[in-house]
Amino acid sequence: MFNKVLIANRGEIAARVMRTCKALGISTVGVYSEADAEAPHVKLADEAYFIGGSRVSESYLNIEKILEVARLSGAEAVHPGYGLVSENAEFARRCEAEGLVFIGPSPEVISQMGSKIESRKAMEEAGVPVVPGITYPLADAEEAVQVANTFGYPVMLKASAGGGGIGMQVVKSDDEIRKAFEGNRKRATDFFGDGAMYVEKYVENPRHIEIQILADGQGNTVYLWERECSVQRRHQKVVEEAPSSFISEETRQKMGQAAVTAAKAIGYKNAGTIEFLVDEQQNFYFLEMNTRLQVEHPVTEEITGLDLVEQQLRIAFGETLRFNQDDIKRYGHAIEVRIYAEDPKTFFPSPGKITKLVLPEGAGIRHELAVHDQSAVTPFYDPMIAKLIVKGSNREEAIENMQAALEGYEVEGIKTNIPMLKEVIAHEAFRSGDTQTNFVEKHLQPQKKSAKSVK
Ligand code: MV4
Repeated sequence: MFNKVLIANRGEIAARVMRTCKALGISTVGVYSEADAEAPHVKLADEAYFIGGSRVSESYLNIEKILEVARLSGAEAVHPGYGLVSENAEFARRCEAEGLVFIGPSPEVISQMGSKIESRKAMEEAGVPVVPGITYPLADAEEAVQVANTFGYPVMLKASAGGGGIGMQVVKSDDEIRKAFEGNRKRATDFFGDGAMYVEKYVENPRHIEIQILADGQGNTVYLWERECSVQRRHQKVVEEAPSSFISEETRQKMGQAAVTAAKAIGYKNAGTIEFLVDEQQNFYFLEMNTRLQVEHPVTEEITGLDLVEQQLRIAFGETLRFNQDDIKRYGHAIEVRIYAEDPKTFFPSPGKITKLVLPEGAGIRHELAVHDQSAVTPFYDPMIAKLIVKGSNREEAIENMQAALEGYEVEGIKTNIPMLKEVIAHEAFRSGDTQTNFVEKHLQPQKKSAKSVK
């Protein structure tokens, strides 16, 4: 196994990766910005290096600086976590060029999956179901109109480089698509430096269900069941769970097999996630592939008993998977909620100093923390300060445990979304498994109601 690994990230995920490194006897190298000098991941690291200013462009996205720390520290591999440089093909390429192992797939696969058009094309060729639509960039609005008519409205106009809903719009007529085209193209160009646009059929009331896969360098690929992440607010996931209460055992197997087919077709290596849209009849369609460890990976760990970071490290080191598909079991039900430092009324980030932090304890409760008592939450980074993961022997029990855990969670000094999380978990629609992607808009009164439940 590696002797020393650099963790090119911050917050809860840097701490999470370091924990597994320690358990495996691997020394950890942390990096930190000005704002993070006192952050938990810095204290956890065996050695930590200052890499620049508080803005991510000056530190956590500064490839030269990160590579310099790798050289200085003698790290053999880099774990990129999620976000930041995790899906940056250029960073992966530079690691390779320096003789460092990038803990993830090849740079070619990262860049192929970073393009929605290219990934759709690869999946269609592999026989994985994709949403009906095109797999080439549109020249202009008139071509978009033409294509939309071959599929029939409503369609979704999407940016190939898109993420977080940017450059994406549902359109219902020729006129609407004409109006929408250039604006979305411009937003995509401004955000991603890539204005390639395409069109696909709009899937009504979809669920977002993703399959976790692991692939070693010897051609073995397995799926670790699904995660249901349908409860989102403005493309930010809020609640994630495994397994999904919506899909049948047959759909689960078909989706798992499709994910394995997808990974094999592109020569995928390491941990990855295939996102699917699932319609009301349980038809599923490839949406995109995430070539990194995801925020919500703990729910998969809780139901399978596997440590995904350990598997990533073993695969990156060149080990063969020690299990095959039939060995992968499923126990009980796990739910994760993301705790954000945000104002429950406005949903704006709520920076400040945490003056009190009391964490619920108990069987089946797991915390992943980016902060500690007396930590400062700065405006420079993602406002997610913690994840709370609970288990139960079934979904009902997991929900009960989550409700109790949220009741015992105390944060003072900053505002959090805990009142909103309580509302979701207590909601009849959530309890009955009616968790479509419009859950928050449909079932939660924005602002006022969340604010009231603070008291
Ligand atoms: C869709 C869709 C319906 N039909 N594509 C949102 C994020 C982006 N990655 C893809 N998204 C969607 N694509 C077609 N053809 C609906 C969404 C969507 C969504 C998907 C998953 C979870 C939450 C969502 C919220 C709004 C829209």
